[in-house]
Amino acid sequence: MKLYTYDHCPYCTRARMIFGWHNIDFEHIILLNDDESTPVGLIGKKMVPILVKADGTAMGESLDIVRFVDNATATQQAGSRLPENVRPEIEAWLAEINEYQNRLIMPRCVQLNLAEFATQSAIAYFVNKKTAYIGDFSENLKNSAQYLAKINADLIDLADLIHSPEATNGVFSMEDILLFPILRNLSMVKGVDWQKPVLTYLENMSAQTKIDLFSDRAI
Ligand SMILES: N[C@@H](CCC(=O)N[C@@H](CS)C(=O)NCC(=O)O)C(=O)O
Repeated sequence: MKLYTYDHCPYCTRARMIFGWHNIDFEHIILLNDDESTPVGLIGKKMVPILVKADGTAMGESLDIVRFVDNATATQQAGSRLPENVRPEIEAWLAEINEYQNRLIMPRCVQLNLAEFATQSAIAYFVNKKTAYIGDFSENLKNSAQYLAKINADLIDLADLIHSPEATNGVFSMEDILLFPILRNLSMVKGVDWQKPVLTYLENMSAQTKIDLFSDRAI
């Protein structure tokens, strides 16, 4: 199977997690951010992640991909199906973070030499498109302290919701699929005050799903 992604895309990280968790080999293709024709040709719109299955058919939508790959594996390994339950507290935490996290992430991800930003035109495409969404990138970078204060306070709340370093609610589940990609992206940000339980969880989940963090390149 082939998975088309951008490295910074949290929805793509969801899809990568299920492959890594189940130890399934896949061909990982990171598209340039301004490549419109490949995704449009596969699923009719410019969006990733995209899974191209063994039969050659293409599928979009991260959670559909997660469930498809999980089910394909679960038929071979009884009882391995991903629990779907997500605590309302986790949903509420993610909704809160969603209000501002892109203001920290978007202006940084273009500076990390990620494969989707390997050309100037790919960077320009992203900056142009996302400036319409979060406002001026350098203005957001200048205001980092304000968003860092928010994330640092929110991480204190999250620490109480992490029940195990192995998985937020003790068993690998949809909660991890939703939470880890957001925390992974926050590892791009210098000055995050990671609470111990959150950091241990983040590093553990990175190892379990075989997805690297950005901590060594944080800005
Ligand atoms: N509902 C979709 C959302 C995927 C999504 O928003 N992907 C973004 C990247 S993070 C995308 O491809 N956006 C098009 C663009 O940025 O041009 C899913 O869960 O897969």
